[in-house]
Amino acid sequence: MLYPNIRKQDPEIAGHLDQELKRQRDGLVMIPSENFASPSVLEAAGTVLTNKYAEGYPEKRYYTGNEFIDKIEQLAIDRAKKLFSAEHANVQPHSGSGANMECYAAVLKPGDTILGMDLAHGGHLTHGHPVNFSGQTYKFINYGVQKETERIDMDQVREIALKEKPKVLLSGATAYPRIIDFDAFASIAKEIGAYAMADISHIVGLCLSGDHPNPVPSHDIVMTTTTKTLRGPRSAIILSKIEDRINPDDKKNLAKKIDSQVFPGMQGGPLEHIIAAKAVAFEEALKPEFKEYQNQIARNAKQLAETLSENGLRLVSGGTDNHLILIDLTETGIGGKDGANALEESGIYTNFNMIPFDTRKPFNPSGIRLGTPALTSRRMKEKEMKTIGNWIATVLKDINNEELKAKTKQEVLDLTHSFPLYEEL
Ligand code: DSN
Repeated sequence: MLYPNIRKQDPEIAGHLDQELKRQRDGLVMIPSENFASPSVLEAAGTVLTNKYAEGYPEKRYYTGNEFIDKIEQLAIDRAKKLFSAEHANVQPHSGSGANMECYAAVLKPGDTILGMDLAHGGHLTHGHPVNFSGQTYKFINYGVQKETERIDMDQVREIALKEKPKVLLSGATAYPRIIDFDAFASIAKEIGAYAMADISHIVGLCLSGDHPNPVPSHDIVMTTTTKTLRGPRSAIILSKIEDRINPDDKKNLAKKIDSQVFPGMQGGPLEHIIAAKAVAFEEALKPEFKEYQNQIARNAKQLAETLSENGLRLVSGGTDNHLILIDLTETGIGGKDGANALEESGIYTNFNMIPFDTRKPFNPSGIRLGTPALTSRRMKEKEMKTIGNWIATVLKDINNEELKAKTKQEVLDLTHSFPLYEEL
């Protein structure tokens, strides 16, 4: 029986947990930043390690009793370094936003200039949006995509970089369906004497499998969440070079600067149960099956994009090179929120999203963002993507048709029964 103790002590929470598991099992999770962590990752996250304070780093703690905690955190570090062929790994960041804050603080002072991708064109809140700490602390300059191609133009990035001379050149996105030219970013950073930093939270798995270029060899700092294509717990890590290429004479090297911004700069006690879950996820990602899984994510996204296009839906940039797709609903006359809600009523989970040069507001923008990592974890392949793409297009063209949504929901349910989720729970 699942959660026997919670069930006895707190039936209200147990009931909600049961319903959430059923929701995940019975629907199609297509939010591209969501995935299903393995049962082993879930187990590690629910261990007695949650009880332990371990401020500091392995062998350099401010508390006693860290004999086993140190072994676990060191394993997480070693596995992360091996997985990414990274010189240095900090596995303590609690989240992606916090990790970005820690990276910036390691190499910038408040008011310093940083060049990153505009959220409205697919970037992230922590890449300089004015309502976020990033935009309020640093002088962010943005690049975006070209109107014609809806792709990043590296000549334009270089032009802005040469003019603004940022101290950090930041790449990475949350709603960009195309390849990011990390080598070009690294070479521009070199040219202007800036740190090259990449946020690969979305595409991390694809970078590991070779489905997307990997910035680790060419960049000073690479951060990633561990949740998304990596299929680990809700958390993040920072990978970096050891030497500080830009300020080689500083007392602290780059690795030390990052470590001291994570702790004691921004965080106190690390979440060692989550660090154990990250270690388990890294070990899973080191297996050959992980590469095949990522290859299938990319193949599934291509097939899904093709099916949506064949059904007359316009995709931002015309398709995808990675795990996600951005549908532009402008021609259908509905908003992204209206579309995403109709899909939810049909058992299909996506999120509404701004598209580049959007004329609508963020709360009901023109786009729907969807992707294939979670469905691929359920072992769905191109055949299922065709079926699902047809369902999505049909619902989006007739969002008020209650009968259609109910019928689709039943079809979704039937399909999910052939791809069981968490049978072992
Ligand atoms: N919220 C995440 C996403 O959905 O892309 C990024 O932080």
